[in-house]
Amino acid sequence: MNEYLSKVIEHTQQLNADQPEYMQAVKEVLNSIEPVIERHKEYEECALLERMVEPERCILFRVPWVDDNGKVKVNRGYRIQYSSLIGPYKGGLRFHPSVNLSIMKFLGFEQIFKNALTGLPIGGAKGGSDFDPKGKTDGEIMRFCQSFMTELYRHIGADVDVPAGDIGVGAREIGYLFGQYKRIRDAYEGGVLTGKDISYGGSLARKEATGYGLMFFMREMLSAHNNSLQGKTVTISGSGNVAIYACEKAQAMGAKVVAMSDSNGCIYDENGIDLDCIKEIKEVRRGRIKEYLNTHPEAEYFENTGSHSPVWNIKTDIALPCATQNELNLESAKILVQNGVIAVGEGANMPCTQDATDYLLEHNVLVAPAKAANAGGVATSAIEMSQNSMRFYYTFEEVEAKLEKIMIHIFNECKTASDDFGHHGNYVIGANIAAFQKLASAMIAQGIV
Ligand code: NDP
Ligand code: 2IT
Repeated sequence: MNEYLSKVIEHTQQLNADQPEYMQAVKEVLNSIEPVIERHKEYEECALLERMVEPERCILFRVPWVDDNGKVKVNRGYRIQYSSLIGPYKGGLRFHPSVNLSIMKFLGFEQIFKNALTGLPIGGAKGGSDFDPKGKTDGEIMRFCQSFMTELYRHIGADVDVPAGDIGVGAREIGYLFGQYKRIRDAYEGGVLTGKDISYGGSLARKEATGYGLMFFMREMLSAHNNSLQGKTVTISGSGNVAIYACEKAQAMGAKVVAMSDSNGCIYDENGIDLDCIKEIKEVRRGRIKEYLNTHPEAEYFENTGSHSPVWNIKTDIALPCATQNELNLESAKILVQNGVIAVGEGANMPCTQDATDYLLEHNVLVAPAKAANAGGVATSAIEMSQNSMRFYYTFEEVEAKLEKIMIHIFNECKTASDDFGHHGNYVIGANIAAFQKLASAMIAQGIV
């Protein structure tokens, strides 16, 4: 391997030995950009890679709140302001008990590449808390969000850092966060958060954007290989924001979605998933996916057991991991390949382990990498920001048309980069190289900062 690259990987590993997800994300990118580094000896002189693997700022804070029984609780809050190279820090907030510095930094790192691919002026960030929203009342969620924002507000702003949702953070949480921000600032700064409800400055189609965007990318990728979604069987992990709207668009494109999951298990409905039922369970009642069987007794339920998610045991043409990182491992990849999978689309961030991705690519499975394939959410967040700046709204159709155009552009960028560097059909490498080239030239232009 290129000497400069291996030196940076080794040094970054020493510095972050306790951060496995972060190192996984860094190595995945650095290992795929070798041909670019070979062409640009000047990168080493300005320590370009060393700067790229160090976030501009990591903010860590205490979040005290009071539960419904009057008991005081304390959680940890994070905001990783990773890069402001091409725009204000931009990226979601995740509320999940697994949240830690490694996960926040990996998500922040991924976000700078993803945001660069959109072609829009947004930097990269991520934040969140180890707070577990499951089983909490609306009042508890509101008090937690208010406490979280009481610290976060001093670090964000429409031209500084613009958070949005991620796992455990949707329109309800964004509403409470926005209300508290507005109260502290005593000014209406609509563009400080995205994913807002339509009633006070949100964008139509933001809710649908990540899932729809994923399917636009899948359509482009399949079509480049003379294939399509029409008549294909699809399995989806997760049943949250990304999974639900990926399912909706996949169905609209003529595919049959037969499985979805949550952290407890997965349902299999060979007649095709009844998405209205999933929406009622997940978006309205905030229930468990198993409840699908109450109204669909013909469906089957498989509980999560070992280290491998049962949703990947189901025979499918197209698999869409839309839940969380490292949810599709080598064991899953082997079963999918054995069952004849033709494409995997990453709706979640880093859902495939490195050995799973390698195995899929070696077996000629098309892989739509997260950085590119799930960028529709943040791209539509940027469209929400521009509507807020203009004090104007686009229609649903206008936003969706812009999203579709952006996803086609992203696919073409990935394809061009993979072709240019001799990796025809490998969009994982294509996405990394296309994003890296854009970031690297902006870094050179802005000097040593
Ligand atoms: P939601 O909170 O709406 O849904 C998350 C889904 O994933 C739920 O079904 C949840 O199940 C499941 N899940 C979460 N953690 C785990 C876990 N450790 N093991 C198994 N299942 C799990 O989140 P989103 O749909 O917004 O996010 C899903 C993924 O997509 C994440 O990786 C996120 O980073 C990524 N993403 C999100 C974007 C967005 O705009 N929202 C944009 C781009 C990427 P349960 O309810 O049981 O916890
Ligand atoms: O991972 C992601 O891209 C998101 N959670 C969306 C971020 C955003 O700012 O809309």
